[in-house]
Amino acid sequence: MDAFTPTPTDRFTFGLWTVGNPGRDPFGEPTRAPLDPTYTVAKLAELGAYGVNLHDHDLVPDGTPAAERDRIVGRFQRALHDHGLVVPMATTNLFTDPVFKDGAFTSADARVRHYALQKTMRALDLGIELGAHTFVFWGGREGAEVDAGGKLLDALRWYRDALDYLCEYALDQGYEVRFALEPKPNEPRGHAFLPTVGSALGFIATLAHPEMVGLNPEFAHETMAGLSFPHALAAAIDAGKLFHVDLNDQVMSRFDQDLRFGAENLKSAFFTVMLLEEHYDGPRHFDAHALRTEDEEGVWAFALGCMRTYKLLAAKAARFSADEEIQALQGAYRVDDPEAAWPPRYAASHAEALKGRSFDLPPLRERGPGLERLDQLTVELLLGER
Ligand code: GLT
Ligand code: MN
Ligand code: MN
Repeated sequence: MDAFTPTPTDRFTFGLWTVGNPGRDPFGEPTRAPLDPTYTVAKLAELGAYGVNLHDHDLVPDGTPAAERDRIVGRFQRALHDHGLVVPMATTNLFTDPVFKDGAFTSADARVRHYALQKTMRALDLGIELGAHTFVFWGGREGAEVDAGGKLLDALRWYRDALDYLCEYALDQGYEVRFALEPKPNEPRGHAFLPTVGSALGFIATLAHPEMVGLNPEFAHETMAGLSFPHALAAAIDAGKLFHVDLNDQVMSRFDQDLRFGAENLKSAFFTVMLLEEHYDGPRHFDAHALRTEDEEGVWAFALGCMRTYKLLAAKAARFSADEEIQALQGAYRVDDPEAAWPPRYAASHAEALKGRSFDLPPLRERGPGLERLDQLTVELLLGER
Protein backbone atom coordinates (compact mmCIF):
# COMPACT_ATOMS: atom_id res chain seq x y z
CA MET A 1 0.00 0.00 0.00
CA ASP A 2 1.47 3.37 -1.01
CA ALA A 3 0.16 6.72 -2.25
CA PHE A 4 -0.44 5.25 -5.70
CA THR A 5 -2.46 2.23 -4.63
CA PRO A 6 -5.87 2.55 -6.33
CA THR A 7 -9.05 2.96 -4.28
CA PRO A 8 -12.70 3.18 -5.39
CA THR A 9 -12.66 6.97 -4.86
CA ASP A 10 -10.27 7.17 -7.85
CA ARG A 11 -13.20 5.86 -9.96
CA PHE A 12 -11.18 3.47 -12.13
CA THR A 13 -13.18 1.09 -14.30
CA PHE A 14 -12.39 -1.78 -16.67
CA GLY A 15 -14.52 -3.60 -19.22
CA LEU A 16 -15.26 -7.29 -18.76
CA TRP A 17 -13.77 -7.61 -22.27
CA THR A 18 -10.50 -5.91 -21.24
CA VAL A 19 -9.10 -7.98 -18.36
CA GLY A 20 -11.09 -10.88 -19.85
CA ASN A 21 -9.29 -10.61 -23.20
CA PRO A 22 -8.03 -14.14 -23.88
CA GLY A 23 -5.18 -13.07 -26.17
CA ARG A 24 -6.72 -14.09 -29.49
CA ASP A 25 -5.42 -12.22 -32.54
CA PRO A 26 -5.98 -12.59 -36.31
CA PHE A 27 -2.99 -14.95 -36.49
CA GLY A 28 -3.33 -16.99 -33.33
CA GLU A 29 -5.61 -18.79 -30.92
CA PRO A 30 -6.28 -17.53 -27.38
CA THR A 31 -3.35 -17.77 -24.97
CA ARG A 32 -5.45 -17.44 -21.79
CA ALA A 33 -8.61 -19.08 -20.43
CA PRO A 34 -11.81 -17.00 -20.30
CA LEU A 35 -12.61 -15.42 -16.91
CA ASP A 36 -15.97 -15.83 -15.20
CA PRO A 37 -17.50 -12.30 -14.93
CA THR A 38 -18.15 -12.75 -11.18
CA TYR A 39 -14.49 -13.71 -10.66
CA THR A 40 -13.46 -10.59 -12.61
CA VAL A 41 -15.64 -8.48 -10.30
CA ALA A 42 -13.94 -9.97 -7.22
CA LYS A 43 -10.43 -9.47 -8.63
CA LEU A 44 -11.06 -5.89 -9.76
CA ALA A 45 -12.48 -5.02 -6.35
CA GLU A 46 -9.41 -6.52 -4.68
CA LEU A 47 -7.19 -4.29 -6.84
CA GLY A 48 -9.12 -1.14 -5.83
CA ALA A 49 -11.23 -0.54 -8.95
CA TYR A 50 -14.55 1.31 -8.73
CA GLY A 51 -16.53 -0.36 -11.46
CA VAL A 52 -16.83 -2.73 -14.36
CA ASN A 53 -18.38 -2.07 -17.77
CA LEU A 54 -19.75 -4.53 -20.28
CA HIS A 55 -21.23 -5.35 -23.65
CA ASP A 56 -24.50 -7.28 -23.62
CA HIS A 57 -22.79 -10.47 -24.78
CA ASP A 58 -19.82 -10.19 -22.36
CA LEU A 59 -22.34 -11.24 -19.70
CA VAL A 60 -25.25 -12.84 -21.54
CA PRO A 61 -24.38 -14.74 -24.74
CA ASP A 62 -26.61 -13.81 -27.71
CA GLY A 63 -29.67 -16.07 -27.91
CA THR A 64 -29.77 -16.97 -24.19
CA PRO A 65 -33.36 -17.85 -23.11
CA ALA A 66 -35.04 -15.28 -20.81
CA ALA A 67 -34.96 -17.36 -17.61
CA GLU A 68 -31.28 -18.17 -18.02
CA ARG A 69 -30.54 -14.51 -18.80
CA ASP A 70 -32.21 -13.47 -15.53
CA ARG A 71 -30.22 -16.07 -13.58
CA ILE A 72 -26.91 -14.84 -15.09
CA VAL A 73 -27.77 -11.20 -14.43
CA GLY A 74 -28.89 -11.94 -10.86
CA ARG A 75 -25.67 -13.79 -10.08
CA PHE A 76 -23.62 -10.91 -11.53
CA GLN A 77 -25.60 -8.35 -9.49
CA ARG A 78 -24.91 -10.31 -6.31
CA ALA A 79 -21.19 -10.28 -7.10
CA LEU A 80 -21.30 -6.50 -7.69
CA HIS A 81 -23.08 -6.02 -4.38
CA ASP A 82 -20.78 -8.37 -2.44
CA HIS A 83 -17.63 -6.67 -3.75
CA GLY A 84 -18.93 -3.09 -3.85
CA LEU A 85 -18.45 -2.52 -7.58
CA VAL A 86 -20.77 -0.53 -9.88
CA VAL A 87 -21.52 -0.63 -13.63
CA PRO A 88 -21.27 2.99 -14.83
CA MET A 89 -21.25 2.19 -18.56
CA ALA A 90 -22.73 -0.45 -20.83
CA THR A 91 -22.70 -1.03 -24.58
CA THR A 92 -23.82 -3.38 -27.36
CA ASN A 93 -21.67 -5.80 -29.27
CA LEU A 94 -22.57 -4.99 -32.89
CA PHE A 95 -19.40 -6.45 -34.38
CA THR A 96 -18.78 -10.12 -33.48
CA ASP A 97 -21.82 -11.81 -35.04
CA PRO A 98 -21.29 -12.32 -38.81
CA VAL A 99 -24.73 -10.77 -39.35
CA PHE A 100 -22.94 -7.42 -38.82
CA LYS A 101 -20.08 -8.15 -41.23
CA ASP A 102 -21.06 -5.20 -43.48
CA GLY A 103 -22.31 -2.89 -40.75
CA ALA A 104 -25.05 -2.76 -38.12
CA PHE A 105 -26.85 0.62 -38.23
CA THR A 106 -25.14 1.29 -41.57
CA SER A 107 -25.78 -2.10 -43.17
CA ALA A 108 -27.21 -1.84 -46.67
CA ASP A 109 -29.75 -4.48 -45.54
CA ALA A 110 -32.63 -2.86 -43.65
CA ARG A 111 -33.32 -6.15 -41.83
CA VAL A 112 -29.85 -6.01 -40.27
CA ARG A 113 -30.46 -2.39 -39.27
CA HIS A 114 -33.70 -3.42 -37.52
CA TYR A 115 -31.93 -6.32 -35.79
CA ALA A 116 -29.19 -3.93 -34.61
CA LEU A 117 -31.86 -1.65 -33.13
CA GLN A 118 -33.49 -4.60 -31.34
CA LYS A 119 -30.14 -5.80 -29.94
CA THR A 120 -29.23 -2.29 -28.80
CA MET A 121 -32.57 -1.71 -27.03
CA ARG A 122 -32.13 -5.00 -25.17
CA ALA A 123 -28.53 -4.10 -24.28
CA LEU A 124 -29.72 -0.70 -23.06
CA ASP A 125 -32.38 -2.37 -20.89
CA LEU A 126 -29.64 -4.57 -19.41
CA GLY A 127 -27.33 -1.62 -18.83
CA ILE A 128 -30.07 0.32 -17.05
CA GLU A 129 -30.95 -2.73 -14.93
CA LEU A 130 -27.29 -2.82 -13.82
CA GLY A 131 -27.26 0.91 -13.01
CA ALA A 132 -25.39 2.36 -16.00
CA HIS A 133 -25.82 6.05 -16.84
CA THR A 134 -23.61 6.04 -19.94
CA PHE A 135 -24.23 3.91 -23.02
CA VAL A 136 -21.40 3.67 -25.54
CA PHE A 137 -21.65 3.22 -29.30
CA TRP A 138 -18.49 1.90 -30.86
CA GLY A 139 -19.40 1.24 -34.48
CA GLY A 140 -16.87 -1.52 -35.03
CA ARG A 141 -18.38 -2.72 -38.31
CA GLU A 142 -19.77 0.65 -39.41
CA GLY A 143 -17.49 1.28 -42.35
CA ALA A 144 -16.46 -0.01 -45.73
CA GLU A 145 -13.69 -1.32 -47.92
CA VAL A 146 -15.68 -0.86 -51.15
CA ASP A 147 -17.37 2.42 -52.03
CA ALA A 148 -18.88 1.08 -55.25
CA GLY A 149 -22.04 0.16 -53.28
CA GLY A 150 -22.84 3.85 -53.33
CA LYS A 151 -23.97 4.15 -49.70
CA LEU A 152 -21.59 6.74 -48.28
CA LEU A 153 -24.28 9.35 -47.68
CA ASP A 154 -27.00 6.80 -46.91
CA ALA A 155 -24.80 5.20 -44.26
CA LEU A 156 -24.54 8.47 -42.35
CA ARG A 157 -28.30 8.99 -42.65
CA TRP A 158 -29.02 5.44 -41.42
CA TYR A 159 -26.61 5.94 -38.51
CA ARG A 160 -28.42 9.20 -37.61
CA ASP A 161 -31.87 7.59 -37.95
CA ALA A 162 -30.81 4.76 -35.63
CA LEU A 163 -29.44 7.11 -32.96
CA ASP A 164 -32.55 9.32 -33.17
CA TYR A 165 -34.73 6.23 -32.72
CA LEU A 166 -32.69 5.03 -29.73
CA CYS A 167 -32.79 8.46 -28.08
CA GLU A 168 -36.58 8.37 -28.42
CA TYR A 169 -36.63 4.88 -26.92
CA ALA A 170 -34.52 5.96 -23.92
CA LEU A 171 -36.70 9.04 -23.36
CA ASP A 172 -39.88 7.01 -23.68
CA GLN A 173 -38.64 4.50 -21.10
CA GLY A 174 -37.61 7.33 -18.75
CA TYR A 175 -34.02 6.10 -18.69
CA GLU A 176 -31.46 8.46 -17.14
CA VAL A 177 -28.75 7.76 -19.64
CA ARG A 178 -26.48 9.57 -22.06
CA PHE A 179 -25.09 8.11 -25.26
CA ALA A 180 -21.36 8.33 -26.02
CA LEU A 181 -20.05 7.75 -29.55
CA GLU A 182 -16.59 6.20 -29.81
CA PRO A 183 -14.73 7.12 -33.02
CA LYS A 184 -12.05 4.96 -34.59
CA PRO A 185 -10.35 5.45 -37.98
CA ASN A 186 -10.17 1.81 -39.16
CA GLU A 187 -10.01 -1.81 -38.00
CA PRO A 188 -11.84 -4.05 -38.32
CA ARG A 189 -13.15 -2.14 -41.38
CA GLY A 190 -10.80 -0.66 -43.98
CA HIS A 191 -12.37 2.75 -43.38
CA ALA A 192 -14.69 3.43 -40.45
CA PHE A 193 -17.58 5.88 -40.59
CA LEU A 194 -17.14 8.71 -38.05
CA PRO A 195 -13.39 8.07 -37.87
CA THR A 196 -12.27 10.76 -35.43
CA VAL A 197 -13.47 12.88 -32.51
CA GLY A 198 -13.83 15.83 -34.87
CA SER A 199 -16.09 13.98 -37.30
CA ALA A 200 -18.27 12.63 -34.48
CA LEU A 201 -18.66 16.13 -33.01
CA GLY A 202 -19.90 17.42 -36.35
CA PHE A 203 -22.30 14.50 -36.70
CA ILE A 204 -23.80 14.91 -33.20
CA ALA A 205 -24.91 18.42 -34.10
CA THR A 206 -27.15 16.90 -36.83
CA LEU A 207 -29.06 14.56 -34.45
CA ALA A 208 -32.61 15.07 -33.23
CA HIS A 209 -31.47 15.00 -29.56
CA PRO A 210 -27.91 16.34 -29.65
CA GLU A 211 -27.99 17.06 -25.90
CA MET A 212 -28.26 13.32 -25.15
CA VAL A 213 -25.27 12.35 -27.26
CA GLY A 214 -21.59 12.98 -26.58
CA LEU A 215 -18.28 11.23 -26.99
CA ASN A 216 -16.23 8.37 -25.64
CA PRO A 217 -12.82 9.23 -27.13
CA GLU A 218 -10.15 6.54 -26.99
CA PHE A 219 -6.44 7.27 -26.68
CA ALA A 220 -5.45 4.49 -29.08
CA HIS A 221 -7.99 5.39 -31.76
CA GLU A 222 -6.95 9.02 -32.22
CA THR A 223 -3.30 7.89 -32.11
CA MET A 224 -3.94 5.30 -34.86
CA ALA A 225 -5.18 8.18 -37.02
CA GLY A 226 -1.93 10.04 -36.40
CA LEU A 227 -3.71 12.57 -34.20
CA SER A 228 -2.95 13.80 -30.69
CA PHE A 229 -5.20 12.42 -27.95
CA PRO A 230 -4.85 15.47 -25.65
CA HIS A 231 -5.91 17.67 -28.58
CA ALA A 232 -8.93 15.43 -29.27
CA LEU A 233 -9.81 15.48 -25.58
CA ALA A 234 -9.63 19.27 -25.56
CA ALA A 235 -12.02 19.41 -28.54
CA ALA A 236 -14.51 17.13 -26.75
CA ILE A 237 -14.25 19.15 -23.52
CA ASP A 238 -14.63 22.44 -25.39
CA ALA A 239 -17.85 21.14 -27.00
CA GLY A 240 -19.20 19.95 -23.62
CA LYS A 241 -19.21 16.42 -25.04
CA LEU A 242 -16.74 14.47 -22.93
CA PHE A 243 -19.29 11.95 -21.60
CA HIS A 244 -16.82 9.08 -21.04
CA VAL A 245 -13.20 8.21 -21.85
CA ASP A 246 -11.29 5.10 -22.98
CA LEU A 247 -7.72 5.16 -21.67
CA ASN A 248 -5.00 2.94 -23.09
CA ASP A 249 -1.91 3.37 -25.27
CA GLN A 250 -0.85 2.79 -28.84
CA VAL A 251 2.08 3.13 -31.23
CA MET A 252 1.08 5.49 -34.03
CA SER A 253 0.08 3.89 -37.36
CA ARG A 254 0.09 0.32 -36.00
CA PHE A 255 -2.87 -2.05 -35.63
CA ASP A 256 -5.19 -1.37 -32.67
CA GLN A 257 -2.92 -2.36 -29.80
CA ASP A 258 -4.91 -1.35 -26.69
CA LEU A 259 -1.71 -1.22 -24.62
CA ARG A 260 -1.52 -0.60 -20.88
CA PHE A 261 -2.15 3.10 -20.12
CA GLY A 262 1.15 5.00 -20.28
CA ALA A 263 3.05 2.08 -21.82
CA GLU A 264 4.09 3.96 -24.95
CA ASN A 265 3.40 7.73 -25.04
CA LEU A 266 4.13 8.91 -21.52
CA LYS A 267 4.07 12.63 -22.22
CA SER A 268 0.69 12.44 -24.01
CA ALA A 269 -0.59 10.28 -21.15
CA PHE A 270 0.57 13.00 -18.74
CA PHE A 271 -1.31 15.78 -20.56
CA THR A 272 -4.32 13.46 -20.87
CA VAL A 273 -4.39 13.01 -17.10
CA MET A 274 -3.91 16.73 -16.57
CA LEU A 275 -6.94 17.53 -18.75
CA LEU A 276 -9.08 14.84 -17.12
CA GLU A 277 -8.17 15.92 -13.60
CA GLU A 278 -9.17 19.50 -14.39
CA HIS A 279 -12.15 19.07 -16.69
CA TYR A 280 -13.78 15.65 -16.26
CA ASP A 281 -15.46 14.02 -13.31
CA GLY A 282 -16.67 10.73 -14.80
CA PRO A 283 -15.12 7.30 -14.39
CA ARG A 284 -11.57 6.70 -15.66
CA HIS A 285 -12.14 3.71 -17.89
CA PHE A 286 -9.28 1.55 -19.15
CA ASP A 287 -10.09 -0.01 -22.52
CA ALA A 288 -6.91 -2.00 -22.86
CA HIS A 289 -5.75 -5.55 -22.41
CA ALA A 290 -2.69 -7.43 -21.26
CA LEU A 291 -0.18 -8.47 -23.90
CA ARG A 292 -0.89 -11.81 -25.53
CA THR A 293 2.35 -13.09 -24.01
CA GLU A 294 0.93 -12.86 -20.46
CA ASP A 295 -0.74 -15.38 -18.15
CA GLU A 296 -3.43 -14.44 -15.62
CA GLU A 297 -0.89 -12.98 -13.22
CA GLY A 298 0.21 -10.70 -16.06
CA VAL A 299 -3.41 -9.62 -16.55
CA TRP A 300 -3.71 -8.34 -12.98
CA ALA A 301 -0.24 -6.73 -13.21
CA PHE A 302 -1.51 -4.98 -16.34
CA ALA A 303 -4.71 -3.76 -14.63
CA LEU A 304 -2.87 -2.52 -11.55
CA GLY A 305 -0.31 -0.87 -13.84
CA CYS A 306 -2.97 1.18 -15.68
CA MET A 307 -4.33 2.53 -12.40
CA ARG A 308 -0.96 3.20 -10.75
CA THR A 309 0.34 5.02 -13.81
CA TYR A 310 -2.77 7.20 -13.85
CA LYS A 311 -2.24 8.10 -10.18
CA LEU A 312 1.48 8.70 -10.64
CA LEU A 313 0.72 11.05 -13.54
CA ALA A 314 -2.01 12.81 -11.54
CA ALA A 315 0.57 13.45 -8.79
CA LYS A 316 2.98 14.75 -11.44
CA ALA A 317 0.23 17.01 -12.79
CA ALA A 318 -0.24 18.48 -9.31
CA ARG A 319 3.55 19.05 -9.09
CA PHE A 320 3.50 20.71 -12.50
CA SER A 321 0.82 23.15 -11.31
CA ALA A 322 2.78 23.88 -8.12
CA ASP A 323 6.20 24.25 -9.78
CA GLU A 324 7.06 27.94 -9.59
CA GLU A 325 9.51 27.96 -12.47
CA ILE A 326 7.12 26.09 -14.75
CA GLN A 327 4.26 28.37 -13.78
CA ALA A 328 6.39 31.45 -14.35
CA LEU A 329 7.34 30.19 -17.82
CA GLN A 330 3.70 29.43 -18.62
CA GLY A 331 2.77 32.91 -17.44
CA ALA A 332 5.46 34.51 -19.60
CA TYR A 333 4.29 32.51 -22.63
CA ARG A 334 1.04 34.46 -22.76
CA VAL A 335 1.21 38.15 -23.57
CA ASP A 336 -1.64 40.51 -22.80
CA ASP A 337 -1.72 44.09 -23.87
CA PRO A 338 -4.18 46.88 -23.04
CA GLU A 339 -4.35 47.76 -26.73
CA ALA A 340 -5.12 44.15 -27.63
CA ALA A 341 -7.99 43.44 -25.22
CA TRP A 342 -9.38 39.89 -25.62
CA PRO A 343 -12.00 38.84 -26.60
CA PRO A 344 -12.24 41.65 -29.11
CA ARG A 345 -15.72 43.20 -29.05
CA TYR A 346 -16.98 43.82 -32.53
CA ALA A 347 -18.18 47.29 -33.39
CA ALA A 348 -17.88 48.93 -36.77
CA SER A 349 -15.69 51.60 -35.19
CA HIS A 350 -13.43 49.00 -33.58
CA ALA A 351 -13.00 47.16 -36.89
CA GLU A 352 -12.25 50.41 -38.67
CA ALA A 353 -9.64 51.38 -36.03
CA LEU A 354 -8.07 47.88 -36.10
CA LYS A 355 -7.79 47.93 -39.88
CA GLY A 356 -5.98 51.23 -39.63
CA ARG A 357 -3.68 50.34 -36.75
CA SER A 358 0.03 49.94 -37.42
CA PHE A 359 1.76 47.07 -35.62
CA ASP A 360 5.41 47.05 -34.61
CA LEU A 361 6.01 43.57 -36.10
CA PRO A 362 9.80 43.01 -35.79
CA PRO A 363 9.69 42.31 -32.01
CA LEU A 364 6.65 40.03 -32.48
CA ARG A 365 8.57 38.09 -35.11
CA GLU A 366 11.67 37.85 -32.96
CA ARG A 367 10.09 36.89 -29.66
CA GLY A 368 11.05 33.42 -28.41
CA PRO A 369 8.18 32.06 -26.28
CA GLY A 370 10.38 29.80 -24.11
CA LEU A 371 8.77 26.52 -25.13
CA GLU A 372 12.03 24.54 -25.32
CA ARG A 373 12.77 25.30 -21.68
CA LEU A 374 9.17 24.63 -20.62
CA ASP A 375 9.11 21.27 -22.38
CA GLN A 376 12.48 20.25 -20.93
CA LEU A 377 11.26 21.09 -17.41
CA THR A 378 8.21 18.91 -18.11
CA VAL A 379 10.49 16.05 -19.10
CA GLU A 380 12.65 16.54 -16.01
CA LEU A 381 9.57 16.60 -13.82
CA LEU A 382 8.33 13.36 -15.40
CA LEU A 383 11.74 11.80 -14.88
CA GLY A 384 11.57 12.62 -11.19
CA GLU A 385 14.10 15.44 -11.10
CA ARG A 386 11.72 18.18 -9.98
C1 GLT B 1 -13.69 -3.24 -28.53
C2 GLT B 1 -13.09 -1.96 -29.06
C3 GLT B 1 -13.13 -0.87 -28.07
C4 GLT B 1 -14.53 -0.47 -27.69
C5 GLT B 1 -15.28 -1.52 -26.99
C6 GLT B 1 -16.70 -1.06 -26.77
S1 GLT B 1 -15.19 -3.06 -27.75
O1 GLT B 1 -12.81 -3.83 -27.62
O2 GLT B 1 -11.72 -2.21 -29.45
O3 GLT B 1 -12.42 0.24 -28.48
O4 GLT B 1 -14.44 0.59 -26.78
O5 GLT B 1 -17.57 -1.55 -27.72
MN1 MN C 1 -9.07 0.19 -29.06
MN1 MN D 1 -12.60 1.65 -26.80
